[in-house]
Amino acid sequence: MPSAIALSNASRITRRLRNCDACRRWMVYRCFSQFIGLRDIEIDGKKYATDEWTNTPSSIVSSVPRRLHLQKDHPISITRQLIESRFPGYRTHNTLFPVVTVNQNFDSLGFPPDHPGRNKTDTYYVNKDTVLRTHTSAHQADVFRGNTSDGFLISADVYRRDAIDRSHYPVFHQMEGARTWDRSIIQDSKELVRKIWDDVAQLPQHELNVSDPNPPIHPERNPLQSKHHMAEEAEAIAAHLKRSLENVVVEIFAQAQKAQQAAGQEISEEPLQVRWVEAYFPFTSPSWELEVFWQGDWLEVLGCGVVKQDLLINAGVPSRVGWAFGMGLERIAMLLFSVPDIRLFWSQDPRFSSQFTSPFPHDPSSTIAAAAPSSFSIKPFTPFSKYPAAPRDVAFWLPSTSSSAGGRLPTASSVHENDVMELVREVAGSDVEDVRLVDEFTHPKTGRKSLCYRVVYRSLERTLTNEEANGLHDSIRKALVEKLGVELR
Ligand code: FA5
Ligand code: MG
Repeated sequence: MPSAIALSNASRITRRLRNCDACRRWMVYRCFSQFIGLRDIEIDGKKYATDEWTNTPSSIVSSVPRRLHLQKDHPISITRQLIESRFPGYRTHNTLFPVVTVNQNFDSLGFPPDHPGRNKTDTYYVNKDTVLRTHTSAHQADVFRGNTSDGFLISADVYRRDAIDRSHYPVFHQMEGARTWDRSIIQDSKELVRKIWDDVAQLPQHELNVSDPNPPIHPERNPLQSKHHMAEEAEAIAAHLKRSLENVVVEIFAQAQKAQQAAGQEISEEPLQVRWVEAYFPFTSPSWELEVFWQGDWLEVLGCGVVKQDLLINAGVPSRVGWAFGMGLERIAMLLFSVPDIRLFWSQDPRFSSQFTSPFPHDPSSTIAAAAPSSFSIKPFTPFSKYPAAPRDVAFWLPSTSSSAGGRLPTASSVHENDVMELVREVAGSDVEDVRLVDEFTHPKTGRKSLCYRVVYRSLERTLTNEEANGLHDSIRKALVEKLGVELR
């Protein structure tokens, strides 16, 4: 029971609030917004109004202040610094805020209105017009508009509703890079092409045999922007782009091997395998992805291409032509430090964090890519004991609706896989290692669809008891029914 003193204090405070104009306006606003169900959401000290688009859960909001790419001695930060050192003289932008407009994240990059990336199932909306950036490309147009350097790098945390496995996490880090040449300085196209090839020749040479079977330009699959570029220009830009990025992979792999050797770890006999594959992005053409063979599978580490000229025109720098890339820092850090699971980067267990020391100065506010020290070494991650996995299956019927005519129509698409992923993550956090569909079945008579997911529980920090795994699984089963309307089998 509240005491009489507390009550009288409370009423004194309320009376004082009522007498202040700003407070009164604020109270009216709170009452109104609570009445119509609106609440603010606070992200790293900034408040945003919410609406029916809001789908950013608190677990995601709480990871915003972590900024692993700027944390002293964190492997994501060391990876960033090592990659930056391969781009001497490039300007760095490492403290851009993660809340951006829909315009920055999608429109400025030419995403069509019906692009699936815009869906609530894929993107964390703060409200209708505002999202947590899904990629560092959200800042491309602004940085081009700033026009402060020929080359720039943007490193940042990015957010996506995505699958759960060893190499995917809903919060991860990307580095964006871009390099442009200015036609207003070199007006003749032939001379521009010569200058770009000269710049290619200045880049470090490597010996790696990279598979690149496709021509740089393909009329259907990977078209030239013929309205804006000569084929020779796009080819020279592509060569500069590919060599720059191959050099990053070669450096990372060389450092990783040196690290493993120094630590007395077994290094794999297999040579590094890297390949270019054709890709599509709304903001580059032609476009590619670079893949590295890792732990028995091809791992995509980056996307890139020749920047769409419309983007540069809209950003007020129509005379610039060039390339851009976006790279997953976790994916590179996993190769560099032999980290087997992406969740480890979020661990606050000192057995993880105390293993790494950056050979670079701590530089969160630096704006220029620094060179690497003349000699340095990286220490690979030494796994601490792996705790046992607890797999549990959950099978359910997807909700079915009745049509107005009374017939039953299965609505298999009413539940999106990313909704299942997020629900699991909301309940079990980073105690989930993997979620995958193991069985699918459509009832021959009713047409209803049933799915079975296997959820693998495993803590990185301790052994989960059977009771704990069962408890988590029960909560997930309940939440599937309550939030997604499925029927458990
Ligand atoms: C992009 O995000 C583009 N913005 C890249 C780009 C930039 C293209 C500039 C052209 C020009 P993509 O969605 O493929 O592309 O992601 C880029 C990289 O981020 C991937 O190659 C991968 O390394 C990493 N990545 C993507 N999703 C995840 C995830 N859930 N967890 C960890 N890393 C991820
Ligand atoms: Mg991709």
